[in-house]
Amino acid sequence: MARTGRFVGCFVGSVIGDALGAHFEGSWETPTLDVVQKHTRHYLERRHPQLPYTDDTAMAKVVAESLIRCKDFDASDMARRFCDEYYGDKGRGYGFNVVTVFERWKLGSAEERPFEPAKLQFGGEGSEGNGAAMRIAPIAIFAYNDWKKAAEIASGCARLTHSHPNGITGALLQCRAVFQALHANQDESQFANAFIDDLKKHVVQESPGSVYDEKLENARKLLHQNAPPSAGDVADNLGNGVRAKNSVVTAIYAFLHACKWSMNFRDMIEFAISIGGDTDTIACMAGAIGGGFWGIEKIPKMWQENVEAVDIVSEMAEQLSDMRST
Ligand code: F2R
Ligand code: MG
Ligand code: MG
Repeated sequence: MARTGRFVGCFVGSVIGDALGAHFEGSWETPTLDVVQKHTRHYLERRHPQLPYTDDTAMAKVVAESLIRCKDFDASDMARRFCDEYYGDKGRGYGFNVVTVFERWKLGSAEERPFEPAKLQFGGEGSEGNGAAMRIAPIAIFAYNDWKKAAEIASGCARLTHSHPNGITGALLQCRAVFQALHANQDESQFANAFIDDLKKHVVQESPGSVYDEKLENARKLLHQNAPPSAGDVADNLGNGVRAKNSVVTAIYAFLHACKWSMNFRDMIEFAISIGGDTDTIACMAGAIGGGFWGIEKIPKMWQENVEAVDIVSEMAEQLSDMRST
C-alpha cells in the first residue's frame, strides 16, 4: 500500500472515530454493540447531513496547522492557535478544565510563557486528562522518519495543556502507537506482543514508575485469552474514562484486539465505542492507529462522506507527509 494511504487513513480514521463515538460520550449506560451498530451502520447506508467532529479533532487540526505553517514545533504559535480555535468555535465539547488554560493564554501568556498556564491546573498537579493524547496523531505523520523528533514534539505539544506525567506519557504512548502502525508490516508474527514490547521500550521505560506498565501488561493478558474478551471486560481491566491512564491503553488495545480477532476498521471502531465512557476519544485514538495501519482504502467510503472535515484532514495529512523529516 502507498504510504500516503496510511498517512491519510490515520488522520481520517481519527476524525471518524471522534465523530461516530461522540454520540455516546459519557452516556449513563454503556451502549451494547447492537446499539452502537444501529448508530454507526445508519451512516454506512447512504448520505446524511455530516456528523460534526468534537474537540479531539478541533485540537488535532490545530496541531497539524501549526506544524505545516511553522515547519516545526513552535510552542507559542500552537498555543495561540489552540486559543483562537477555541474562541472561534467553543461548542466542540472541550474538557471542563482545559478551558482555563485558554483563558490564561488569552490574558497574554500565549506568546511569552505558553507552558505556564498548564502548570497551574488542578492545584499545580497538572491535568492527566486524555486531551493531549487525543490530538497527537499529526505529529507521528510529520516526524514519520524520526522517533526522537516525534517524541520531542509530542512532549512539547502535550505540556502546553497537560503537565501531569500521566497526561504527557499518555500522549507519548498514543504517538508511538500511531508511529508504529504507520510503519508496521502487516504480516508480522507475534504482532501484538511485539507492539506492546515496543511501547514499553520506547515510552514506558523512559518514565519509571509509570502506571502504564501495568496497563500494558493487562492489555497483553487480555490479548492472550483464547476467546475475545467482552467490551465490559476491557472497560473493567483497562478503563474507559477521561483520564489518559484510563483510555490510552484502552484505545491501543481496541486496535490490537481487532488485529488478533481478524476485525476490520469498521468492526474496530464499533468495538471501541462499545467499551463505553469516553467513547469519542477512545474511538478517535483507536481510529488513528487503525487508519494508519490499514490505510484510507479500508475505511468505509460512506463514513468518509458522512463525517465533517474528512476532506480537510486528508489534505493536511498529505501536506504533513510531504514535509516529513527524512
Ligand atoms: N469534555 C468532554 N466531554 C464532556 C462534554 C461533552 C458533551 N458532549 C458536550 O458537548 O458538552 N470531552 C473532551 O474532554 C476530554 C479531554 O479532556 P482534556 O482536554 O484532557 O481536559 P481537562 O479538563 O484537562 O481534563 C479532563 C478531565 O479529566 C479529569 N482530570 C484531569 N486531570 C486531573 C487531575 N490532576 N485531578 C483530578 N481530575 C483530573 C477532570 O475530570 C477533568 O475535567 C475528551 O474526552 C474530550 O472528548
Ligand atoms: Mg471530544
Ligand atoms: Mg472524549
